[in-house]
Amino acid sequence: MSVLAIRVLGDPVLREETRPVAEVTDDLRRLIDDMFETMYAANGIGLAAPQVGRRERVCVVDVEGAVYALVNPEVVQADGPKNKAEEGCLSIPDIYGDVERPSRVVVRALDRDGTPVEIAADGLLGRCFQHEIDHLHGKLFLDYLSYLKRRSALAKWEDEKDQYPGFIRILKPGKSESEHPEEEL
Ligand code: K2U
Ligand code: ZN
Repeated sequence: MSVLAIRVLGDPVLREETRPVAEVTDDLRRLIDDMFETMYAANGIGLAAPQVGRRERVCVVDVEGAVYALVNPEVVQADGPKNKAEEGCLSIPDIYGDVERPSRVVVRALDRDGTPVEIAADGLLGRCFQHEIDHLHGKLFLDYLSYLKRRSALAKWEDEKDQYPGFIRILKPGKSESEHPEEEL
């Protein structure tokens, strides 16, 4: 398994539509395993294929031990009161914003064996499903912000993006970045 480089805002792949997976193969399972390792290395709770530069319609999630690999996921039901909560994105480091989403979703997908699954989720898991499935259609949490908040977030990103030449974020394998605090000066 490998820790892959994460693509950050500005890389066109984050704005492109993914391709439905025709067959769940060993190669796809290897990508899924690499995506889990990359997500953990980045201290994330979700990751979608475009975030590692791939166009397959697949994402992975681990929210408080609820672990899912979702192939060709779609939201088939979204209901409950809308909830607003702060979101971040591994592809837009250090930028956060409040996003309103339906509080409960039902997601239909294939699992890593190609078996159809249907999952009902609310809370952080439901939000994570929606965030990741948005990624598979080129949508980012910034798109839900008001004009002024999006403009402020993008202005902050302008100051930070030079840290990611080629729109690439390299992670240290094995441990999440939070275990590699900035070197003491
Ligand atoms: O897709 C990604 O960029 C990973 C996202 C997933 C996510 C965003 C907002 C709300 C839920 C999930 C995050 O950056 S993972 C980091 C994180 C960790 C704990 C709670 C929220 C976000
Ligand atoms: Zn994201």
